[in-house]
Amino acid sequence: MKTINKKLVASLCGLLLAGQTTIAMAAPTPADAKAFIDKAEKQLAKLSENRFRALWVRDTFITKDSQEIAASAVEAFMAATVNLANEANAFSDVQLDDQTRRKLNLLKLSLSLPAPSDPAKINELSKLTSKLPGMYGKAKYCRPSGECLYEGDMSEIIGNSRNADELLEVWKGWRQVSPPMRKDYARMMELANEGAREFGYADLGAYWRSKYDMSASEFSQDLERVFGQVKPLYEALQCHVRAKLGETYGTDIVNQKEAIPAHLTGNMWAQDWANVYDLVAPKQIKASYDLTSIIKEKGMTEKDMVKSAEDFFVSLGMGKLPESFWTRSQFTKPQDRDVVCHASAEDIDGVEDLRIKMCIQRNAEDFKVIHHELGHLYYFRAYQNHSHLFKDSANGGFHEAIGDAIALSITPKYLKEIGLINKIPGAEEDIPALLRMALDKVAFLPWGLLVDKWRWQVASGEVKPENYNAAWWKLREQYQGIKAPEHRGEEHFDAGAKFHVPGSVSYTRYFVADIMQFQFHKALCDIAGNKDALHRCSIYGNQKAGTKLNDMLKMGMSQPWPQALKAMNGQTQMDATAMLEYFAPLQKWLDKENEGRTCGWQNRN
Ligand code: X8Z
Ligand code: ZN
Repeated sequence: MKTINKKLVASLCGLLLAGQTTIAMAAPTPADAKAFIDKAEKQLAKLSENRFRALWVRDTFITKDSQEIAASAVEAFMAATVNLANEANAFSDVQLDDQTRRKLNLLKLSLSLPAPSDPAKINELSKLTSKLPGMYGKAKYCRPSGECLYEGDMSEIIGNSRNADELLEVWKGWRQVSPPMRKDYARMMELANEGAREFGYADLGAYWRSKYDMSASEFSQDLERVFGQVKPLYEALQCHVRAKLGETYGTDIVNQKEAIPAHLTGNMWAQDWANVYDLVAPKQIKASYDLTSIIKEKGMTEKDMVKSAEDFFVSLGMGKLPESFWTRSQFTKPQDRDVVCHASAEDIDGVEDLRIKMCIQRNAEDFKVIHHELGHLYYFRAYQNHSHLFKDSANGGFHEAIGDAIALSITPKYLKEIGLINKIPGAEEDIPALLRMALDKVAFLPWGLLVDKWRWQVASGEVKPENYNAAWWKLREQYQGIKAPEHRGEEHFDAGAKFHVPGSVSYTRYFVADIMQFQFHKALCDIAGNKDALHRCSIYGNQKAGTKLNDMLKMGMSQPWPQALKAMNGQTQMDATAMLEYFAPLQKWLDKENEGRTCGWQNRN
């Protein structure tokens, strides 16, 4: 006999019992556990669909009403998940098959923000999770001239302007979005921390790190190990870019011993530096094509860009997207209302209602983002036959890596095959192409780590609200060698000016994806019989590679992620060797360029 909570018994057995006293009754059996999880999954699938529909309306039509409706739908889903996760504790000591045990664990880990069980707090947390992204989505900055700019307009200026004063104006202007979020953000983190502790985790950070089929501390160590593999490559790139930016803007602005000022890197968050390619490119070699110009010259519309990405997946044998995708997605920014422009992919009903939400700009960057988003859609579709809790990627990084791995196959050979260029450039253009790619993928690495490092510090209490900004810039300097262009005191909340922070989207997934997409690319290229250098390989049209990929996607979250990786390439670890192989010729070139330069940076903090 075992004593269990009376409220739980009522819900397990469908009986109506009042009160909270404990009674004695028979211990639950494995069959009870299966019945419980089956019922829970059905309930959550329904609530999840409601939530996704409400969030879709909020994101594509931000009003007070849509925010409130979304908050209610999130609240219902959160409340049910928290209750079910607590009820699942009744099966802690029951001998269960692996799949049922895994589902019970995943039930607990399935929230992005775990709520405390107090209904008033669930209500408060769900309101905050709807309000903050709404504030982000609506944000605009009005210049002294009266002209008002949204995130997309400002990103264009940061990407294309070479006027340091204008860059600083816009960089600071965008960051007006976040100080009003600070108090709400602190409260949101406080509530989610309480929820994580109720679930038995040390804090929200430990909860997030526990989603990777190993302990939170093992995962932290794994991240450090992999970051150690790529650090020399990053530092070489940072050194070269700093030297070149110094030539453009002067070494007064770009001090050659310090971190690079964030507003000069061509990206609002200095998270990738592809937009300053022209400033850092080798002078001797002229690239024979530029994808942004081709998109414009060929008159490719936003939809044409999406079609082209779909064609890639179709060439792998993965089928066309459903008709409803084309009518229900948001491809461009509507002129008449506020929307969230940050790109996303949605699996509304867990079956075939697949959509993307973007404000596509006709350039090479968004061409890649479209492939990224379609990667999510093909993942959703591949695992649609699983039950609710297994309808996810092997780990968060897998979801983010698939479309990117496909986009690594957008090589000159591929562009010629689909008629976008006439001639495949010779080997002399490898370095320019690799440099362009490194400004995207290598520059991203420390940023991909530090966003969550900051949140983990906030969650553990190491960083208090009154030190948010100081801690943020300390990490940015330490990991990225990027610094604020001027002193940023605690009247600012610069972490909040990045979508995923008010949006509560964990970020380590993108670091994992940045590394693993090269593992996937290499594995698929091997299957496709590629004999070329890794950076020249395209798997376009190779159904054997497509089948292998889809077989892994089909596993969803039903197995620990090392098993999914093993199914593709026999490995069971995150590993940067493939990424280093891809960039090996560039590493050599950078080392030569950096001869005579003093690399590294002095941290001011
Ligand atoms: O947020 C995204 C995707 C949507 S899942 C566009 N990414 C991160 C970002 O924009 O910060 C992709 C790369 C990193
Ligand atoms: Zn994504």
